[in-house]
Amino acid sequence: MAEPYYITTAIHYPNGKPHIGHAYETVAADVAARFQRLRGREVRFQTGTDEHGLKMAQKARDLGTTPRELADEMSGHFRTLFDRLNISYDRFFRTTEEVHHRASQAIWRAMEANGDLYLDRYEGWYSVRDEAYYDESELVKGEGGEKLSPQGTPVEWTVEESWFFRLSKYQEPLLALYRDNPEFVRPAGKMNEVRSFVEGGLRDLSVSRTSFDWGVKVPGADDHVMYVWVDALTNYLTGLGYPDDTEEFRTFWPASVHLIGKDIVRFHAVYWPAFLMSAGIALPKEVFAHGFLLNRGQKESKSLGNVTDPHELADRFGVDALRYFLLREFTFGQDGSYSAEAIVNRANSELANSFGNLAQRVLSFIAKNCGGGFTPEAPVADADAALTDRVRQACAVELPAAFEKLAFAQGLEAWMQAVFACNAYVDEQAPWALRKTDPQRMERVLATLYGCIRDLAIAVSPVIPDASAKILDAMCIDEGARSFAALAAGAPFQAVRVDNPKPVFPRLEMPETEPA
Ligand code: ME8
Repeated sequence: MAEPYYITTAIHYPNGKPHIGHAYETVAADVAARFQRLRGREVRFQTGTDEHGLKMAQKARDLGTTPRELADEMSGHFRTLFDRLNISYDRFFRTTEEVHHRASQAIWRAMEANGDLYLDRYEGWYSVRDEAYYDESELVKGEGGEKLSPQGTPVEWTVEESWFFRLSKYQEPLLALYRDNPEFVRPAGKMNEVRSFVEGGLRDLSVSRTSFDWGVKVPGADDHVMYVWVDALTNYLTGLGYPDDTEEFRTFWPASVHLIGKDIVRFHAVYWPAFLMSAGIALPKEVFAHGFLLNRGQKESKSLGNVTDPHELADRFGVDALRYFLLREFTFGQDGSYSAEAIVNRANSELANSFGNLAQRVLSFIAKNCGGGFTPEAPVADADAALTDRVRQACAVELPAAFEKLAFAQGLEAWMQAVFACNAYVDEQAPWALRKTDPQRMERVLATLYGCIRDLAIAVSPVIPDASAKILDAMCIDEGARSFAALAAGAPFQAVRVDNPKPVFPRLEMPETEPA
């Protein structure tokens, strides 16, 4: 039995509506989750919202509302978007849930029992936007000479009584972790950055605040709330029922992968494993940092007026086309730039003109000319066997090997090459011409293509679940036969059946003018 698979996204700050970066990360995690289910693994997929902290408290104050009202409203927007994008999460987590307070206090007590928490005074720089403490040496100068965090966000001098976590004690254990698991953080460049940061020495971390109260209370010190990252990271455990010894926890912890953006690697690859070591909890197997999505090469921001509502992209291009674009266009782990033209080009050339056209011309030909089904009788020719092998290699070997490593673009490239091979085969074999000259051979050609389209639709289904399901429905393929196990088994097709095939990828219109 394959090992269970637990994938998480970062939990998102609901201090505003979700943006395209949130959609990107969550779609990628969804594709990984669907892919592992298709492989037959038991999967748990968690996403959600990170609702405490100063950033939320300040935003609510600016809007004249309460943090809870702000969180309720905005968290709803995240959930609605993820439902719209066909995200198959098992748990949508909110850190304001009562169970989460109990879990965060439990991990706190475990760290305290291990002698890793002490009360002192914090004096230093804090960025509310990043919810992060920075060393003086890490700061950079802004255009007006003001001090900024390495992420370019404002920092403020903070002096407070605070609980501290003995992060310094974990320098050696963390370096040993990276040594023994060189793929603990991927891509490799991010692992190197983390290692250098830890080699440079670790200072104890301030883990509580007294200047506001929107957070989880520190057990035994009611005037302190936990530093938001302590409770935020704990969500990965709470969602499985921690601190109770639940079946979910036993099955799915440690997590297979925490999927996050490149800006929050330090929290996941340094603080989180240190907290877990301190609390005596097993460590996640991997932290994968994806790149940032840019709008025509620029970061989206309110001041540039280029913030795109992901719903608008879904309305305009369709959910499957958007999902496909996000994973196909850029190497996962690097930054990528998107534009309406790039989405239209990709969707039209690969989905509508290549895969969609292949499926529609073959299936509608069968519907029209073969009464909707037949059992081929002519022998399998070399060209048929070669195409079947080629497609099966792409769908059952190359795409899964790439998706297993989260190398989505690479897997889809192998898949696309197989689609091209099928279209070339249709042109060479010209089944429409065989209809008059050799109808038995025509049926064999169509049956070969039918098998290939089935394989292609199953393999790509984690990326474009709706369109794949429509194609497989029109091919009368049982739900139970839509898996990698069915692909790998490679049973030849005895019978071909189609039922009312319809085009599933509309051709998209190229935008006439786009705002610069
Ligand atoms: O960091 N492109 O929340 P968040 C791609 N609450 N990904 C992007 C992006 C972009 N333009 N902008 C942001 C937080 N992201 C914390 C996480 S986890 C215990 C707590 C990614 O709403 C970002 O890197 O600011 C992060 O992984 C996720 O979106 C949520 O960001």
